[in-house]
Amino acid sequence: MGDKPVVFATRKLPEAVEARLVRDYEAILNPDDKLYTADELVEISAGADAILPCHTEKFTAEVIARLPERVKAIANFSVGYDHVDTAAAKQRGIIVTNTPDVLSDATAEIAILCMLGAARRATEGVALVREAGWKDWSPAFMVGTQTTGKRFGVIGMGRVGQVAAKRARGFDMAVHYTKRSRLDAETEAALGATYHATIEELLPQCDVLSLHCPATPETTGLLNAERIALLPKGAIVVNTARGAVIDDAALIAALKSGHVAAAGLDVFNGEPTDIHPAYRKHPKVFPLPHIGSATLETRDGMGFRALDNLDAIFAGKEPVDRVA
Ligand code: 8YV
Repeated sequence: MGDKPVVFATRKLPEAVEARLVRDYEAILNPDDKLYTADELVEISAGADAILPCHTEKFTAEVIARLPERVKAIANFSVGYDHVDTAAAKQRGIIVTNTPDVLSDATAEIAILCMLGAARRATEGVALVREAGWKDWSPAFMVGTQTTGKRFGVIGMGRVGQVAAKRARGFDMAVHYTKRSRLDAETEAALGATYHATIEELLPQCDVLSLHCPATPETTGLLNAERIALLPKGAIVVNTARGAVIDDAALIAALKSGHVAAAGLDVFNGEPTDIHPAYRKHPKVFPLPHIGSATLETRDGMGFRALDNLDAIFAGKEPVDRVA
């Protein structure tokens, strides 16, 4: 018992995940699911050999520098790891892992929900019914954008992007994409996907643009005013990746001008409390509160994957999902 490694889970995790964690490790749990401050994170980590955090905990270079020597790993309960300064972790010899694959289906579902919610004006429709503003019907009432047979553009054709593209094919959409390294011919053919070497070449082909790239210094503000101008008029923008990828002022201006017909957004700069105020009430924005991976199956899958990584680390093996 006493010689089991100590793992600090920063948030309350699914029951089955905590059961396995408690079985195999000395666990520091957070039963009240409190959002810890940086100071609290550092303080609690004093007794830990590894930390199992969510994207809600920011491991900046400063926080990492304050972690005790004892901490050997940060095994994230997330695929994205922009909340961890991986260079600082590497320098300290702290192993960092993520949880890819297990959330691709759930997140792709939300991308399709965002696409349809935006294209078919779900925000306005829900408000009309909820607020008793629905008084009449006419052929012009609530006319939106049909996505069937249109072009589905993907920036960041990784795991989630590929599943989203596959789902879009279910709507007979033609898939267009750009990616740092082109997919192999077989995968491209299976997705019926057309490759574009640059974002600038891709954008004019996107009736729907779905963002699936990670947030990095290179992708911050990637969808800016110049690039939005390259989208066809009336395009739909979908973001289930990270808010940082979008220049908010540029997207809001494009929604105002009608150049972008609507946006389905599951992630935001400044989430959860400091998102751009224009998004909150915008009739053409279909907003969701970062729930891409929020299904029972996926939450368990993420937790087990994080634990698989910790098991490997403490067995002296290379964890499958090492990112630093
Ligand atoms: C998670 C996510 O809800 O995994 C990610 O990168 O953005 C979300 O699916 C969250 O990060 C959990 O920590």
